[in-house]
Amino acid sequence: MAAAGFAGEAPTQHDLVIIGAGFSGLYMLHRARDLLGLDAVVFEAGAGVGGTWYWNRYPGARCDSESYYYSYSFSEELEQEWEWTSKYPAQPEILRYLEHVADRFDLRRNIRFDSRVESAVLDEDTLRWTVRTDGGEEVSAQFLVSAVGCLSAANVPDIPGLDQFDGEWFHTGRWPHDGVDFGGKRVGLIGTGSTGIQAAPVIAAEAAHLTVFQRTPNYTVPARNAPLTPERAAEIKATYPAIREHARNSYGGFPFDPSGRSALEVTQDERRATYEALWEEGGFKFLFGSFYDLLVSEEANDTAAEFIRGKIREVVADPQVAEILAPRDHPYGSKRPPIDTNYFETFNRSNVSLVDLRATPIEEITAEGVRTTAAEHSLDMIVFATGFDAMTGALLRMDIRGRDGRSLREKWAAGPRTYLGLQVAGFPNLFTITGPGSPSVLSNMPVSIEQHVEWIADCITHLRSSGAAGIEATPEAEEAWVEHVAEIAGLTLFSKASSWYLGANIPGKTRVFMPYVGGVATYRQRCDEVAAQGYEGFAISA
Ligand code: NA7
Repeated sequence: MAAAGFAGEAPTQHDLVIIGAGFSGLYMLHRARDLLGLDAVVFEAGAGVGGTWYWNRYPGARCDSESYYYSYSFSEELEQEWEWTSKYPAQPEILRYLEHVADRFDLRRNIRFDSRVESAVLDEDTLRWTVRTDGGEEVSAQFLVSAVGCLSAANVPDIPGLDQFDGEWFHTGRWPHDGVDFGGKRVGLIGTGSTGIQAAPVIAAEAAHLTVFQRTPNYTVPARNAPLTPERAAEIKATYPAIREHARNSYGGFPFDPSGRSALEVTQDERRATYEALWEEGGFKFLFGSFYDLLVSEEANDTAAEFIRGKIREVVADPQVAEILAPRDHPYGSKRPPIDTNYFETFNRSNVSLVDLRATPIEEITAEGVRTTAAEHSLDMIVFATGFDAMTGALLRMDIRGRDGRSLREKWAAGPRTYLGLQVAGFPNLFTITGPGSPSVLSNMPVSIEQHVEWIADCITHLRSSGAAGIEATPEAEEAWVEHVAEIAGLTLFSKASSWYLGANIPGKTRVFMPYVGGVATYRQRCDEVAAQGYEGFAISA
């Protein structure tokens, strides 16, 4: 690969620039370079591959999807040779897997590490993009693919006084590579989303004291992680084609079937038995495999929510603590449902305390710790498990400029607008892998990523074979898709929670429900139809 141009030099010319070397960027590179024969370059802000699994090294970090389906399906050799050790892989294991993929397919030679893309500007005459990094490199490419991930712009809340804190503080999404020693420390953990729920039990086991600062109580179901036995691993490998097919044609990208039953059509005893069995089995099946109407009927949802609250009361010894932990202000599943290992049990430890920020909000961070309206909590360390500027944050922190010099930030000021989550009108030849308006975070990500990468690769092949210079979503198709995404989201309970799906976790962010709730099977079908009809809804430039 030719060296990239630097400021003052002519930009190096490529067919394709990919931003990010996580699950999406690695596969996009492989597909574009090795199957399409394109000259592709990847810019990656980190010093290594892995994306989410490179940055999120916090204690307890683990995938909530099972290893055998949270993995690539594009290479039969890869899926046969790789050995997962447990049902839910821990972060180091997934990172090793992605490093193996990078080596196996010789991907690193096209990746520029420690290179954060700062801007991408369209040349309207040629429909090429000029991409510039923080190191001053400048390249030009016909196609630009964003593989920046949905949850990569870390959100550290703007709490007054953080700069005065005498101790150390960390965000889980930017965890130090050499780890953090909690031994003998008084640790404060802010945030009880999926991350805080994974981290709390692990930190509690190491620290002198853990104080969990909870703003919104969360529903969580046991993961029931376990080693993957050789028998189970062999069974998976023998049936991989069917497993992959099942996942691709499912609602959420998981290879299990949704229930055909309503929570309201069975007797109370049957319902309880179903929830008990799935609670014992663990994982997302509790939501997706119990009853089909948990995300559409509040009455149905209440039955699951009340079951979980009952479990919290059973597990947590102190009834007052159990009451604070019991979620009531949003339906189960309307925020991303966590799964856990001993989360509620952690509150029975003598070195763990819980602070209810709804009753006593944080006023400031002092030199000593966190001061709420009720007390000052002395701390040596603060861990922010406060999530991400989801789905749009990583895209919008780059200055992306399309037609008429208009920036994506201006275009999306009132919320993201895309056609199929793949393209944005006014930004020809820019593709967004798992962009807003696609199933993305509501699905098993590798399934959605592979579908997008393959669709984009096919589209580029089509353009090149017909000698076209570019492709662009039409404003009409974009408008219709935005409306459709909003309309079907409105049929569900997702709007009943202040979640990051809506941008509600970031002060000032416009509230728009961003992912597509129609499911991966329906979505894939739509994308395939659009391509089959000559890229309906897109304008192709000669
Ligand atoms: P989430 O799911 O966004 O959770 C963040 C947590 O931090 C959540 O409990 C928030 O409370 C809390 N939070 C955010 N800002 C504040 C402030 N200012 N004060 C107190 N508490 C705050 O992020 P995660 O990292 O857990 O998970 C992200 C995704 O990664 C996850 O869904 C998986 O897909 C993997 P809130 O609920 O907003 O009241």
